[in-house]
Amino acid sequence: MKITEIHIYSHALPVVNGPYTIASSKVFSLDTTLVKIVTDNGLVGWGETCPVGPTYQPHHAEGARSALRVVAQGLIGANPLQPVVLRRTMDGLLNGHQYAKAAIDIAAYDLMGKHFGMRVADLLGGVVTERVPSYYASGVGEPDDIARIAAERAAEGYPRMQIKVGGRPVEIDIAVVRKVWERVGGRMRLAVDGNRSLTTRDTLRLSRECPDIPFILEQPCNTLEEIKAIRGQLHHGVYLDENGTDLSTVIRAVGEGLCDGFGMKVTRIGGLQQMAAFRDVCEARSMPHTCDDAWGGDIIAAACTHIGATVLPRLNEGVWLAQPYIEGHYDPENGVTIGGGYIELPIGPGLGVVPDESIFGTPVSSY
Ligand code: 0XW
Ligand code: MG
Repeated sequence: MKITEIHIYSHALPVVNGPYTIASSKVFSLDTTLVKIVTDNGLVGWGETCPVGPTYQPHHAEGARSALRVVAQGLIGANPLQPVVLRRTMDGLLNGHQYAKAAIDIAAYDLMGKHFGMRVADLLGGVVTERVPSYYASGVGEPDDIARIAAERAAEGYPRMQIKVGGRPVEIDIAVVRKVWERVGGRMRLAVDGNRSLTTRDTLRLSRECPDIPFILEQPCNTLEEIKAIRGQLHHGVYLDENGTDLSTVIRAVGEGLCDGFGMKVTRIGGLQQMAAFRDVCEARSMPHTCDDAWGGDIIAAACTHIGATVLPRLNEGVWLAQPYIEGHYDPENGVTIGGGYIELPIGPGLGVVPDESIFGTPVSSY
């Protein structure tokens, strides 16, 4: 099987009841990039990558499309059934930019599934659960508002919630965490995500003033070095998110005992093939982790859910989807949704999502 065409699309995803606020930014609408790969036997595969604005990670929408333009021509004639070879081919054409190359990798897995009549989750090792746990991420907000949202999500059945903090006096963040705990107690597992914004001083204070509340601290500080400096003084486990830039850094973090788990993004690590390797490294060291992405519609939601369905339950911290913040679906029949805090694994073949491509308009580039 050979790749004969690659089309790149840009599509706007306005934030429902926006903005979505994280420590570094407020986002009102996200610019997602879709990739369609066509093969010589007429199959079509879809991939997607959608940074949550230009400051969350060193990724941005135009950067994704530029990087895809650099590699696309060189992939015409390549075999999409060989994801490792495909990754090496892309690395031979462009250094880095894993978040862009991930869209090609996801489309290749979609094609592979369609070719073999299999679900992507089965290609990635096998389905552990058809009902994949999700978690809800609040924006940065006031104590009463976030506690009310937490109570609503607990009542819906969410097994976990991520409370966003940072970008303001830490006293408010501490009040938010305490209010959420008062309202939901042990009904949901809690993560407190600083998105790189807290100083080591404020991270220590947050942990020391809430020693009785069992949350994990997600990416509190900007660098691994800052986290390493305070790790031994914290009352809470630490998960890395933004600092988990690639498999090599993950291996270092696990090997040096710098964290207790990860919030991982499928596109940041380079796609589903690298995400499966990450899952296996985590399993070897009993590291819990999520399977998320920064944002995006049904294609990335399906990709995250398929890899999430293969994770051992005791290590599965859930699959976060932007779906609650997005109006409508690319695939009106098989769109990926969260119900009662869990996601039904799409049936397949491939990702199991067939977008109505008229939504995306004319491709911005075609090869
Ligand atoms: C909650 N997320 C998975 C989605 C947002 O883009 C940020 C991210 C995170 O955990 O940092
Ligand atoms: Mg995070």
